[in-house]
Amino acid sequence: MAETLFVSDLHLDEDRPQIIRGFRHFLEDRAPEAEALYILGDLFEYWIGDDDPAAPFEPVMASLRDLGQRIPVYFLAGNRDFLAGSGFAERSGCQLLDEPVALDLYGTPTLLMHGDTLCTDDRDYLALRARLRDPGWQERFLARPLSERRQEARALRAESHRAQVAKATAITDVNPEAVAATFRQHGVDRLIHGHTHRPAIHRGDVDGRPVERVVLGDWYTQGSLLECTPAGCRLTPWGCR
Ligand SMILES: [Mn+2]
Repeated sequence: MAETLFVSDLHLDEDRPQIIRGFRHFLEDRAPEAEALYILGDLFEYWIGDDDPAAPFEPVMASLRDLGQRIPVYFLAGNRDFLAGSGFAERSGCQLLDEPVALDLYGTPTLLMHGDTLCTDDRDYLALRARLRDPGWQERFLARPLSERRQEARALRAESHRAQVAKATAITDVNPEAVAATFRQHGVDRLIHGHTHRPAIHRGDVDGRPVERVVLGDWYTQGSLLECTPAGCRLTPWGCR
């Protein structure tokens, strides 16, 4: 079927087994109808390195591998799973992409991102991001025992929750200038991203050119899909029980 599916911000966590089940159901029963699936980051609540057995996710890996035998499954990292590398790719069968990804989606030039780099008003977050993406930091982090890494990831997560609550909503949303600059720089008509957990399809214009910004939803209490066909894109919930 001429349809491409997008998901992001699943934040898979063993504490939310119903979401893991719902996602597997999606991978097995819904996704094979499409011609491709893109996962736009934050598949996991946190990913501390490919050497972590991450046993609670093995069923998800198996479902991803099966799906990958039928259609291409692409993964672009988010701010929670930027350490997912070739080991993850091998285990999941996902093809890793570096953001931003430009593609022709049924005739519409489209750009894919996780979305965190569009939140340029959140200076503290961008400073943290620069620190965590530093190859030296990553090398030192990956050299530490798994238990310490897990503890650190949980501490970072707790800190991020505290910071989110304390910040004004506008600060943690995308910056309109950064969005316009992204459209200009890449010359696309559509931008698809997640990260902010504020699902919507925003239509506007950049320099008089009509553009569309699609924001994917998270999978905290239910699933969220973006279905794109030659006729356009549609956000739709996905049940998780
Ligand atoms: Mn994110």
